[in-house]
Amino acid sequence: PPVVPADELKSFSEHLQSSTTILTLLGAGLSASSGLPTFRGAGGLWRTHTAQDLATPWAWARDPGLVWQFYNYRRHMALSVQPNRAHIALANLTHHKPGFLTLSQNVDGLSQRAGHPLDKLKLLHGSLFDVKCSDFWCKYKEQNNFTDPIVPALAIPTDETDITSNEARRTRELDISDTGVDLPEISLRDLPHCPECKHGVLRPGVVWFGEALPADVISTVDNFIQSSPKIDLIMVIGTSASVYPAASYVDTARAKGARVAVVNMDRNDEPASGMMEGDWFFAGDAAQIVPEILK
Ligand code: BJW
Repeated sequence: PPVVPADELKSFSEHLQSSTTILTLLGAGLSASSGLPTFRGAGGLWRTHTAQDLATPWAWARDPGLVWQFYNYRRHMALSVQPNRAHIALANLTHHKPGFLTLSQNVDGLSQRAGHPLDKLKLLHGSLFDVKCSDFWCKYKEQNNFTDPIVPALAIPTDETDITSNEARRTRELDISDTGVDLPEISLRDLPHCPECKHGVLRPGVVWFGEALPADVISTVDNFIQSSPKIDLIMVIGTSASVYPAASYVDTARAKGARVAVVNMDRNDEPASGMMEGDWFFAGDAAQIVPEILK
């Protein structure tokens, strides 16, 4: 059954119909019902580490093997799940609304796999499937590297179980996010190395805390905003809107006249500027609500 109250659905749909310039800010909650954990809140711990602890240049400097175990696992998980109805509804809307730009904080590749036009999808925090050389002087970067595991040493360990003597030997992947499972030791030599400079270790092409967002992405987004006389709507979907500068696009859009529509499981996760008159808060699972409101 639909979860959005009829009167709110009506007022939102009317506004969407008449909107020409629309921004969407996406976060991890969009992919939650596909089976990927979010960063903050339940499921946000990887072993004893918060994702925020591992998503830093300091963690990389201290233990690149551990950081790669985390990211190789995330790549494997992202490849093993499917885009949900919200990814698909957003991709479809983009085909109907030319003045629509999606700003995604997600690195999981699910919007791309749902058919979201790539020129309308700006990846603020990079992608799990980009890798780049960690050597400061080397500019090597590779996109859409779906090799899983990224190197043999990072293969997810399996538990080999003989089901019956007649059946083929089956292997079960161990869940290395569980502290009960031992993490294999990874030596620096076994991590992926740069094919160009030959000595740098490759790192995930994501944006860690303290790092600048990709300059080309930011300038495209800024140009889109500056060249739009007015922004009609910003949809803020499945994000705690607590990480900057991504979260600041809500205020930037408001300053250009946008009404704000939030889709979030948690009523308390309002944007920092709060809710204002004319905004919408659709509480619930993005995978259910987004297709309902974009119908
Ligand atoms: C559902 C749901 C369902 C659940 N349906 N909803 C201004 C003020 C204060 C600090 C700063 C500031 N400006 C910059 C900073 C510092 C810092 C920052 O923002 N810190 C804050 C924590 C305060 N920012 C940075 O460091 C950024 N860089 C920077 O500013 O550089 C400056 C610079 C300039 C020039 C040179 C050098 C430097 C970089 C930020 C990078 C963030 N990176 C990460 C990791 C990416 C890689 C990876 O995936 O591992 O990005 S952190 C993590 O958070 C990830 C996410 O994209 C990001 C946002 O998280 P998201 O998506 O919102 O997830 P959650 O878990 O927080 O929320 C999920 C939501 O979904 C919840 O609300 C749930 O309720 C909801 N939900 N299920 C609907 N089914």
